[in-house]
Amino acid sequence: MTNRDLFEKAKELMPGGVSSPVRAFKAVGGEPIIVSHAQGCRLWDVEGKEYIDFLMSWGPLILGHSHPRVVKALEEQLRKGLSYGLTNAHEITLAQMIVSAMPSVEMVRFVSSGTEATMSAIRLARGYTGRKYVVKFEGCYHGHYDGLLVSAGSGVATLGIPGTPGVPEEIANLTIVLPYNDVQALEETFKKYGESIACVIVEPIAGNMGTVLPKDGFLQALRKLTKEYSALLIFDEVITNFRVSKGGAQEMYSVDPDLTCMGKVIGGGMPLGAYGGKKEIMKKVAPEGPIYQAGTLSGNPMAMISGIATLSELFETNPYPYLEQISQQLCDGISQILSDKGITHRINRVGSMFTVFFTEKEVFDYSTAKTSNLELFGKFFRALLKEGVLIPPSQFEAWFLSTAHTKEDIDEALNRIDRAVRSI
Ligand code: KE4
Repeated sequence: MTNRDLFEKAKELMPGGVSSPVRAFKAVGGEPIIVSHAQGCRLWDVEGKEYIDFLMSWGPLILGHSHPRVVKALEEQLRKGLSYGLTNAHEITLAQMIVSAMPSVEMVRFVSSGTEATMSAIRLARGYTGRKYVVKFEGCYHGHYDGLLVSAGSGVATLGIPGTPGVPEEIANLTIVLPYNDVQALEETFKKYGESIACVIVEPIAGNMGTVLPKDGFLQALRKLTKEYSALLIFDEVITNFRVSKGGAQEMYSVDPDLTCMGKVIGGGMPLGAYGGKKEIMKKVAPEGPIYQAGTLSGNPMAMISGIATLSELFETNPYPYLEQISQQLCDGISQILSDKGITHRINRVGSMFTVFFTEKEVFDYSTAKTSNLELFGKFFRALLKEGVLIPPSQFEAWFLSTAHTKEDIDEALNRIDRAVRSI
């Protein structure tokens, strides 16, 4: 069976032939690949073609595919039960590990996806403050919760409009969408709506418009204004938790949010999300408090044990200096290859997450990210895929490295990228 045959079959059974839209390669063109298996930093499609993987399942696999320690932990748990629907000791262990790594997180609730984490954190913020407005930033993605699938209204500090059919405008109107890194817009919004703002939710290092870093003072301004108006600050660290450092972006920038949303790395590849924060706020969550949230598979032992094995490996080996090294090696190599061909580009990177933009502009928000030459990105993506290098099938995503990528893998990837760029 070829990729194409299987994809045709998939399209008969699942919308767009995928379980998540970006996997259909619509943004980059060409035929999506169907994965047969993966190991370490490599992945094979059903036709037996091998790729060096820089997608890494959109971030969870900081140890690479099927790390022996994670596999062993899951194999042992398999025979003890997959799900109990009651509390198990692994939840306590993983909660303790998360709390020990992120001082602003004193208590945590497990869910099964990043979307559930952000959706629940926003409900908690609204219930805790008794307020209704949510502030988010253009280009940030926090999952497919109605209240967050909202586009910027006309002009700054105006109420949002539905970002997709199916979201009523009454719901979209409860969200205000601002330009990322724009402190002035933030101040204007708080002046206008301050007393009715329940929370501000932000990717402290953005990954969903491509990698975009907070400008000096942006996160600090968020913290100051939310405190001033008694709104909650929610850091969506679904990508950055345990990715950019052990303590996440909040450790890197020394800004303590009121609530943190987590996912991806904490599950090590198993479905897992979490939200957490100060005890005084988290104690409002049912059944201790009145704000309801629940989940059949929340805290299931398989996801817990995968997260425990992953975080244990990270805590014991502290791979961040190594990840910094190989990410620098890869980005320097890519930049050299593109410059040698006279291709204008920008690379934004924090640790082992980065994005190659095809623009000469500094990329510091969604509007500057959109100056990237999307047609060239599509050609770049398809040429890399052909040479056996898999990167995210969208300009507005982050590439990810893992401890499974050796320096030799990076050199091999650069050879393939060089051949690919020559062919464009
Ligand atoms: P999930 O519901 O997809 O587990 O998490 C939603 C989410 C929340 N917050 C951030 C910062 C995220 O990046 C995500 C999900 N990320 C996307 C791509 N970056 C997942 C890929 C997809 O949607 O298929």
